[in-house]
Amino acid sequence: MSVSSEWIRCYIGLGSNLENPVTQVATALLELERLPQCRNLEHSSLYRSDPVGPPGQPDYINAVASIETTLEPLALLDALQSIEQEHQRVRIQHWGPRTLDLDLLLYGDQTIECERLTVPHAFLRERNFVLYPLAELSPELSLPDGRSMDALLKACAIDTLERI
Ligand code: A4P
Ligand code: MG
Repeated sequence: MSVSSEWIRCYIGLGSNLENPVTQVATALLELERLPQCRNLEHSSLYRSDPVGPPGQPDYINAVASIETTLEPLALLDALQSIEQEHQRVRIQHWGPRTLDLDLLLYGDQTIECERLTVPHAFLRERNFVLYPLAELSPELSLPDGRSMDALLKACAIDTLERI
């Protein structure tokens, strides 16, 4: 496992729209808390959101968590994907329904672009179900490009996103 000597604060987006999504997200938060080389988990409220992607899917439950980790980015991605697997996630359709989706939104203030990983997450800036929970958790946060939460929220309508 690839480990660094420094604790880095990371943000993780959680989403589920199958098989009792509230329980899927709540369980995933406990599993994130128990990951090796990770500490100090904090998380937003849970939110109900309209599905983005193919029509006819159930609504999603979304939340954002933050943890400090010494795992390198790809080792953290491996850990997130193994939690997804534990939730029996089957990748059938891009942006289609899923029991659990864990996206690495931010890894410290790093910008990462490689085959398996794009950080900040590619759609972070345009998705209300990511930005509003992120701003609830860390209102003072800014992105690696310097943009503040306030500026990002102003450009992203809350629409029907609902805190539950
Ligand atoms: N990958 C690259 N960068 C990242 C990153 N920052 N975090 C790669 C996580 N993974 C990253 O992801 C495909 C590949 O992306 C991974 O193997 C990884 O190497 P996936 O989760 O298998 O596929 P996906 O989820 O179908 O595609 P994608 O593009 O990740 O979709 P999103 O952005 O995760 O969107 N509507 C609502 N309301 N709420 C939701 O949570 N989620 C999605 C999925 C669609 N609609 C939604 C929601
Ligand atoms: Mg994903």
